[in-house]
Amino acid sequence: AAMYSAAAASPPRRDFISVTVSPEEAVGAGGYNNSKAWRRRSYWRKWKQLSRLQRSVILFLFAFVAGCGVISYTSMGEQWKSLTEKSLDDQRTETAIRGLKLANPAVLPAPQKADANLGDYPELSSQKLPKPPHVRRGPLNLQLKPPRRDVRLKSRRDTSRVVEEPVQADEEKTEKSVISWRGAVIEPDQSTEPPSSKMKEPEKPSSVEAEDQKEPVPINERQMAVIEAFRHAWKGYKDFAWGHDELKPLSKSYSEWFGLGLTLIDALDTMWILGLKEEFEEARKWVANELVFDKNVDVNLFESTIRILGGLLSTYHLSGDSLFLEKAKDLGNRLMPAFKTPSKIPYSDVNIGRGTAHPPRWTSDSTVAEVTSVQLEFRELSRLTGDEKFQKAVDEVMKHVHTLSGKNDGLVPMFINTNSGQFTHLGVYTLGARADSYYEYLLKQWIQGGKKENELLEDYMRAIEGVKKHLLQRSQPKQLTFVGELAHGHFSAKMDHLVCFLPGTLALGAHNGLSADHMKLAEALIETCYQMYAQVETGLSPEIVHFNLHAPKDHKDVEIKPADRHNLLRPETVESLFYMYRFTGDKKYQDWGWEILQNFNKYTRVPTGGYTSINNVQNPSNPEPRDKMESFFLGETLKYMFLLFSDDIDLINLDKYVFSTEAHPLPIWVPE
Ligand code: DMJ
Repeated sequence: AAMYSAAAASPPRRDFISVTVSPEEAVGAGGYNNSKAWRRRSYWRKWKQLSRLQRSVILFLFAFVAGCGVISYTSMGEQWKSLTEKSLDDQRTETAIRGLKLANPAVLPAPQKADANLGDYPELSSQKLPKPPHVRRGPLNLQLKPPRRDVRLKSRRDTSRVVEEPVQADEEKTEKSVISWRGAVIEPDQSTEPPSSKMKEPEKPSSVEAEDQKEPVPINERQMAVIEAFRHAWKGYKDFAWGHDELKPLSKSYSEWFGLGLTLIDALDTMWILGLKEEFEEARKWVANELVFDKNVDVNLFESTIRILGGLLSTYHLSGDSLFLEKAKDLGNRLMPAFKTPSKIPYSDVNIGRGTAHPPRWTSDSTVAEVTSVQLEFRELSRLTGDEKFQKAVDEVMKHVHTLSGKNDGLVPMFINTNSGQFTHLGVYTLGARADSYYEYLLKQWIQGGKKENELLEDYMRAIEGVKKHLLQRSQPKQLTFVGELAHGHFSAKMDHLVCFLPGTLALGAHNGLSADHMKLAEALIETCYQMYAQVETGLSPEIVHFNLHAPKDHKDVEIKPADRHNLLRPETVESLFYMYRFTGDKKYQDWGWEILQNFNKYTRVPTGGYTSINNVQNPSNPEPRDKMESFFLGETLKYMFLLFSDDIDLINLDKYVFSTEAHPLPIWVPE
C-alpha cells in the first residue's frame, strides 16, 4: 500500500517509477542513504541533467555494445555445444571399441566405408553391441583397421567360423602355423625351415563352402554297385588281412610287401569319397594306434610315396584330420635318405627305420618313371609343413631330367643312373611300364603349381609331339589308334594296359587349355583302351596287348601273348573313362565302365570276400585266380568307378584337385 502511495506522489513516467521504487525507499526518503535505490535515483537525476544529444550518444553506445555481446554469445555457445557433443561421441566410440574387443576378441571388424553399417557383419549386429562409432571423426579412423580381406569375406558367408580367425595380435603366432584349406591349423615342426615364398598357402577353394552348402547329390544305382563292391573287397581285407599289405582272398590270408598296411592306407580316401564313414573310422583307429614307420624295413621310394604318402596327404585334405598329416610328415622324413646320391637322382629303396638307401642289388640305375613320379606328393608335403627340403629334392630331379640328353623328341628312356645322373639303356621308348607316369606328372605338376612352371609344360608338350611322331599307329581291322613302342628305331605294336592312363591325361591337359588336338587323340585312345576289354573273352583287358597291323576284317585288332594274359585289377582305363565322362558328358563312357565293373564282378570276385587278380583273361570258364588283391583296386579302380558314375562335378572338382598317379586327390595350389 505504501508503495502505491509513493508512486502516486512521483513525477510522470510512472512506468520507470513503478519498477525502481521499493517500500524501503519510501520509508527512508529524505536522509543520506548509500543504498542502491538511492544511488539509482541519483543516476536518474544525472541522466535527466544530460542534454538530449548526450543521452542519444550514450543510448547508441549502449545499444551497440549490447548487440556485439549478443552476437558473440551466440557463436561461443555453438562452439561450446559442438565441443561438448564431440567429447560425448568420443566417449561413446571408445566404449564401443571396448565392447567389440570384449564381445568378439577374434575379429575387430571395422566398416570399410565410413558409413558402413553393422548389418554387413551379422555376427556383430546379433550381439546387440553399443551404438557403432562414427568413425569419420578424428584419429579413431586410424585405430580401427579394416579386417583382412579374407576375414571380411568369410564373415559375410559363415558367421559361425568368424571367431576362429586369428586376431592381429596373434599374427606372429599364426605366421608359423599353416592353415589347410579345410581350416585345420597345423603347427609345423619347430625345427623345420621356414616355407619358401613359392609355397604359398592356398585359399580355401570357394567351392568348398559352396559344396558344404549344396544339397548332397543322391547316389545312383551304379554308384551303389560300386559301394557294394568296395564293401565286399573290404570285408575280405578286414576278415583275413587287417593291418597287412595285401589280401590273399582265396587262401584267406595276406601278403606283406612293406608291412605298413598298404591296402588300408591306399583305401582311406576312397572310403571318404564313397561316404563309408564307419569303415573309415575303424581304419583311422588303426592308423592312430598301429601304424608305425620306425621299422627296419626296405621300402620302394616310388611305391611307398604314391600309395602311402599320397594316401595320407589326400586323406588329410578330405578329412581335415591332422593325424594323417603327422603320419605323412614322419614318412616323408624317413624317405629323404633316398635322395642322398652322387647325382641327387634318388635310389629306388630306403630303409625307413635305419635311414639308409640303396639301389637294387644288381644295378645302380633307377627307373625314370619312379624318380619323376613322387613330385606331387613331396611338393605338397613341403607346402603343408613349411619345410622346403621335400620340394627341393624332387624339383631338382625334374630340373636335371629336363636338361638331359638321350631323349627322342621329348620321349625318355626307361632308366637313369644314380651316380652319373645320365639316362641308360638308351634307344627304347615306351609310355608303358617304367616311363608312364613321367609324362603324367609333367602335366600334373604344372597343374598343381598353378600352371607357372614352364619347363614342365614344355617337356610335356614336346613329349606328346614325340608320341604322335614315333609311337602312334592304327590297328587293323578297326583302325584303332594305339600307342606302341620304339626300340632302337624299330616300332613294336605292343601296348601295356598301363598306357591307358594317357587318354585321361590328354583330356585333362585339353581341359586346362592345351591343344584341342590332345582331346581328339584322347577320344581315339580311350576307344582303343575300351576295345582292349571288349575284344577279350572275359571282357577284361590283359596286362599287355599287341595290335594287328595287318588283319582281315573278321579278325580282332588285339592279340594276346600267353605271358601277358593276366589282369591285376588295374585302374588306368576306368581312370581315363572318368576324365572323358567329366569333360564330355558322353554317357557311353559310363556304360563302358559299367560293363567293366560287371566283368570284374563276374570273373574276379571271391565269394568269401575280396577280389583277386587273374591269370587268364581269355578263359571265362577258368580265369585262373591269382589269389591277390592289389591295393590299387581299392585305392584307384573302385574310386574312379564311383566318380565315373557320378554326375556331380564337385565330387572332387578337377579345377581344384589333381589326382596323383595312385588316384589320391591333392589340392591345386591357388596363387596368392
Ligand atoms: C599304380 O600303382 C599306379 O597307378 C602306378 O602309376 C601304375 N601302377 C599302378 C596301377 O596299375
